[in-house]
Amino acid sequence: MEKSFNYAVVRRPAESMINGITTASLGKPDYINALKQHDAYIDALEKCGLTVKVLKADENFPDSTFIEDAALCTPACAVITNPGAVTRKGEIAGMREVLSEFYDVIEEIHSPGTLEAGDVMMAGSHYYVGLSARTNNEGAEQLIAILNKHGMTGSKIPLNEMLHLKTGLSYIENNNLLIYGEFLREKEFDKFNKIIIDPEESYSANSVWVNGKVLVPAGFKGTREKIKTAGYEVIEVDVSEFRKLDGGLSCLSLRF
Ligand code: CIR
Repeated sequence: MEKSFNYAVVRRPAESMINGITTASLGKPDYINALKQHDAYIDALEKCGLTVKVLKADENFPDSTFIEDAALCTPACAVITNPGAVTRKGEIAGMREVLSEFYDVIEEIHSPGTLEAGDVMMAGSHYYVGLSARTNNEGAEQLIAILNKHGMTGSKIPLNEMLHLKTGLSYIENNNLLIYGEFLREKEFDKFNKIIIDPEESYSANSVWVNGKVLVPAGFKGTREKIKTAGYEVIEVDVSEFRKLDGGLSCLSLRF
């Protein structure tokens, strides 16, 4: 059964984003253009029927616009994470207050566990948790215990090449999974209808299902057509300034 989302939370990009963590060699982001792209991203979420709460930029944290990493929002509870990147740890301050507007139950990941929710992919009531340079085994175990407590399940997926689990995977409901690279070798995903993303379009493996529509980064025609062929309405969103910081579409919002 298709889930539906009602809300999104986003955080405006900070001017300090030019100092964000990156492995890409695409140059520094243009802040003014990033703000315009962020406006259009919010519009796209609204077109999918979401009410969007927009948090103020936080100049102390260059990567804080990638709010997805700071919390996991499930139907039963929200979970405040403990980011593995040292410069991102403080991004969780204030998240409890923000999420308590929407949730009665708010859990937390504690040190020595680390977890960034870009490493967490929801497929129904099961959550895949990537073990990455940012999410360690202890963090993943804590999350799975929290999920179990609230009637959900989780399993761990080791990552060797990608930043986050959802860098190369997106579940777009109806058993359809966008998949790329190292994850093609992972047996756990054989049960899905795999929509394989071409290597030259790998960035678009991070696309986002929202209420029957799929947000896809602009400029990836092959992926766009594959998702349309699978029966979805596609909304293209230009996030090129965020790509310069290794950020994808999903990283820019919490959706629940
Ligand atoms: C970082 O390296 O942490 C940021 N520059 C990008 C985070 C992207 N987040 C995500 O994939 N969930």
